[in-house]
Amino acid sequence: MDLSLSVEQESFRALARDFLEKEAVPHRIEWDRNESVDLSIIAKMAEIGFFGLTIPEEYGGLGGDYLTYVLGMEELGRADSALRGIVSVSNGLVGKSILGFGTEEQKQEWLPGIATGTKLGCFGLTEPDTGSDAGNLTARARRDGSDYVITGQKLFITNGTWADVALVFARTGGDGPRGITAFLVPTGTAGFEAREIKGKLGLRGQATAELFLSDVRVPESARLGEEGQGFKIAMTTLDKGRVSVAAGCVGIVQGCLETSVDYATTRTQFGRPLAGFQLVQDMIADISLDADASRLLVWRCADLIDRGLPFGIAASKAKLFASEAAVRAANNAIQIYGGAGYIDEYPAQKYLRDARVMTLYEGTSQIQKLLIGRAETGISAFV
Ligand code: COS
Repeated sequence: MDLSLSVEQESFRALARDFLEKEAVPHRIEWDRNESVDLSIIAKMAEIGFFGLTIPEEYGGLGGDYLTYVLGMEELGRADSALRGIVSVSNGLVGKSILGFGTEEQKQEWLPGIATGTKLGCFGLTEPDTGSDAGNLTARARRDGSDYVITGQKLFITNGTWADVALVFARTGGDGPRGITAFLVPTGTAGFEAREIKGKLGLRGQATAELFLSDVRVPESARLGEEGQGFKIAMTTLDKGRVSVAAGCVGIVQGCLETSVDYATTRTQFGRPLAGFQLVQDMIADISLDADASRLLVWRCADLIDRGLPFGIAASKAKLFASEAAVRAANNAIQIYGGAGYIDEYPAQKYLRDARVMTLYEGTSQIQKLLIGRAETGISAFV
């Protein structure tokens, strides 16, 4: 499936595919088993421009439109979702928050490093007791003269142990979403500690961490946006983050399609290729349909973003559909592979393990349904 792309978009996609086929695909099993990518891949990805997509050239990025960004995220998802996560969180969640809400000084301080991959960001919203109910988070930031002193704990934070800057959401006011403020906390600040979480089902190549903030002192200039604006910053950013996750899922589905077709047309049983059996074609047709439908939903979001139009509910639909499609497609791919699909020599099982979290993070499938339901009915089922 394809809609028309510009020459620049086509050439970035081809460049990304070629790069990842050489630099990521041959290593992904090893990275997955080691529970860490080789960190030299970050500088290599930066050279291609992954970290600078949609960050303006004046801040060291490539500029570029959102469709180019989702093409890049699709290629990363097809090659290794752990890489997609590293880029999406640093460039997408942190870089775009700074771009959208930062002062000129904050942009100058952080964006050139993020855009060129010399600095990584992490996004500290989720806590041990607040996942879906993000508006209830309990980390606190109290004023002390012209500083803020932050105390709290954050959980499941991608890039947590590698990041140079953590975008931390903490409560400066009363209960609920309106009491939350965002801070850009350099991870070397005294009282900031990150501990890596091991033993994940998927996304094993990326660092996922628990953050502990114990009286972390930052100046007022570290505050992103105004006091009480933090939840809005988080939600605005997550709307785009969901498009990024969905684009990565398109890549997973596409990868499942390619590997399934490859296997089904070369492996023979009962004297003919697997692809010659109607029940195998049934699964391949489902994966193919999932690839097209997911991609169309994602590209619609990119088009809305590029035209400056509201896209939040379109993002929820894309994220909901593409993440569930990725799980379905990977499951189908394993079924087509049979026993071989159960070992990591072939990509199908990694696709399934990586896909599984996509229906959970950046808003579960259930949260996306409630957002879509609220938009359709005007009635909130959250309260
Ligand atoms: N963009 C901009 N502002 C938004 C917004 C969005 N997408 N969503 C909500 N807001 C604003 C609202 O406009 C409202 O502002 P006012 O106080 O000025 O009216 C405020 O934020 C509170 O919004 P709302 O009442 O919708 O918040 P709720 O607590 O009812 O629910 C949900 C919000 C559940 C939808 C939200 O907490 C959510 O998305 N949870 C999932 C969190 C998540 O994705 N976690 C993963 C973290 S990253 S792995």
